[in-house]
Amino acid sequence: MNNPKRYTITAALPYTNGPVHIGHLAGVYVPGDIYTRYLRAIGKDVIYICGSDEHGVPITIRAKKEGVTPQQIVDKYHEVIKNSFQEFGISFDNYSRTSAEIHHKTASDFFKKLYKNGKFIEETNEQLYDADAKQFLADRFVIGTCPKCGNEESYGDQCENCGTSHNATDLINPKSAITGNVPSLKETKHWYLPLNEYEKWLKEWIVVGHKNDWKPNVLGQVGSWIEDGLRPRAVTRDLDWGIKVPVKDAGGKVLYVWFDAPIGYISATKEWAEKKGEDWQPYWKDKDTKLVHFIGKDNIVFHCIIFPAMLKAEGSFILPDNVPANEFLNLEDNKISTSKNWAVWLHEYLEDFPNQQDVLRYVLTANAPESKDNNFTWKDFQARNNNELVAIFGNFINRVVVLTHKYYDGIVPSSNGKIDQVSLINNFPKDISDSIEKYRFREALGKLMNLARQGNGFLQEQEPWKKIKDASKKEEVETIMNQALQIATALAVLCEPFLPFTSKKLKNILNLDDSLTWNDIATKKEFIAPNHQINKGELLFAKIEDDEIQKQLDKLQATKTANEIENKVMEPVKETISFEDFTKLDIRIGTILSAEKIAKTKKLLKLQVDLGFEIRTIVSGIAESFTAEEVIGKKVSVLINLAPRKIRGVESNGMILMTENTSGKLSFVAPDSVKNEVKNGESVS
Ligand code: B3M
Ligand code: ZN
Repeated sequence: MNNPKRYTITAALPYTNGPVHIGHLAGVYVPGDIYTRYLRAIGKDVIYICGSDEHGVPITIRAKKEGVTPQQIVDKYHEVIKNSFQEFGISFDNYSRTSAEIHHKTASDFFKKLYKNGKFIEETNEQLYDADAKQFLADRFVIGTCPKCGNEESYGDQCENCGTSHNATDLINPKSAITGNVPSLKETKHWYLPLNEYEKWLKEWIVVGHKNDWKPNVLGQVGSWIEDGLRPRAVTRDLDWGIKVPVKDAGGKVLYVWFDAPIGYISATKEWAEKKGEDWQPYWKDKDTKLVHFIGKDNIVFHCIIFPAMLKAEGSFILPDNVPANEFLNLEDNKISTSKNWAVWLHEYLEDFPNQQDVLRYVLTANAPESKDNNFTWKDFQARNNNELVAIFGNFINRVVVLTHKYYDGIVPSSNGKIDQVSLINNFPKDISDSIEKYRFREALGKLMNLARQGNGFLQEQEPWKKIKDASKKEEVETIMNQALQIATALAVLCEPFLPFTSKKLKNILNLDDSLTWNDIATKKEFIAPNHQINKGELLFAKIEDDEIQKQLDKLQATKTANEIENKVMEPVKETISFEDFTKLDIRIGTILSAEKIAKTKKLLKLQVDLGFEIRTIVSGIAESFTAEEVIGKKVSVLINLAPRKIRGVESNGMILMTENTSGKLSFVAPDSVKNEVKNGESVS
């Protein structure tokens, strides 16, 4: 859409079932924020809307896990998430929540209108049911094999592997996520949105109409679903957490979370308008408004098929102009996972890297999963900070500020007009805009960094620190520094959408207010005037040391170990034996008298064990858990009637009983009482 009157920008409403992590930021909230800040910078009428998605099965599951009510869960995480966004400078005009009254009313009214206008099919049929849990198994309450891609852990409403959305009854080998039971079937009534009736229209609108301006990953997914054929989708659920279905005979049913959540964008706009004394309607109903949804790829079907079909059925709303969905960000080569705690949580990041929001914003944008899944590594994070932000951007600003203070007491010198950097700078706003308007934020950020590179190159080439020594070059040095200050000023303005905290700091250093605009940088011949006094510098970026990175890697390693322990498959129970079999084992208490490592082996210790009635030589594979010195004097349990065996040339006459934990660490099997009260040679049975 060319020259819209206003913009409504939405970012996916995060499920309020846990804090937010770098994947959320990279995929949705930072790109949405860059886009919105840029639009504000060029003077557009724009609102950036988001809020907590507080319904749906993910909330109920989390509540069960933490042993609290769903309300407690959403209250807790709403605050956590909202704070994280605020701290990272995600500049929503409104961050609402779907438990808000205005949302319940808006979503109910929406449903009622569709219901009244006969847009739903009402159908009673068999649904998956868990008799033990006394509950229908919708959405994430049921797990099974995806009929499309074969992923064995698909949810009832969507497969996270291939993104396909389906009905729970489509799953192969479904299992209840609550009890693990194989579900039975039970009849229940629901309301369906007949997506098949919108198929032709969706195809025209997206596949044909947007084939040149929507991202290929989005067009690809949408195209393939439409090719597969759309079917009616239930928009109600047999659950007790959600918005009650607002029709008479709806029993205890609630709206499907994916029916109510996108309406949350509208409710949040209404809430914003009420607070501001504005009219919300043009932002959703005027054809000259450009609506853009920022989402992750797992949300494509809902924003490109189901929500548009709902809007179309309702009839009075505009449709999205674009849905620039991102792919996923992995962390150190593994999929980010809330349940496995495999993530960099935003609130934890800030504890370890206080005031370094922009570093993360920078790295996540430079490495954004715009066209394919991407990987976040701490090493890359460190390298981009040290080699790009510190060495290029920070270094340039630092040189300009230090030299201006050194040569001119911080007063901007004048230019004799013989050196011109400004004409070059004038091209940057348009160039960066072009990328941003195509939702290519990585590219846009790269262009911004080129301006800092240009600044560094300019100083390097001109070497004012050499010329200053030559009195005849006084005017030339003034001009060089004047032009360098023009670049620094342009950077302060143009970096704002990407690095808002840095922009603020830099404006502070340069003693600038907010009056200089994006457009000024494209058109003016001077951005900072001679005789203007700048402030003392502070470092924009600090080097990140190896130990800070190691700390993060250790943290992830600890998570990995904890997960392995949790997931360790216990050995299966061995075959049953008779009592007689058991009594054949002769286990006695003994004390290790001496121990020595067997040469050229990693694991073996040769032990002398006092069994009360004799001293035995036993070879034991415990040297990876204990040193020889450590075990001397230890009370142990010994299987003494095991047939002798030669191990590395030493005859072993028995076996020391050990336990082994999940990470392979051994301990002696010897009850506490053994230490004092049981004598060597006494039996264990
Ligand atoms: N709550 C899904 C998610 O967090 C979701 C988005 C709703 S947007 C209307 O993946
Ligand atoms: Zn699948």
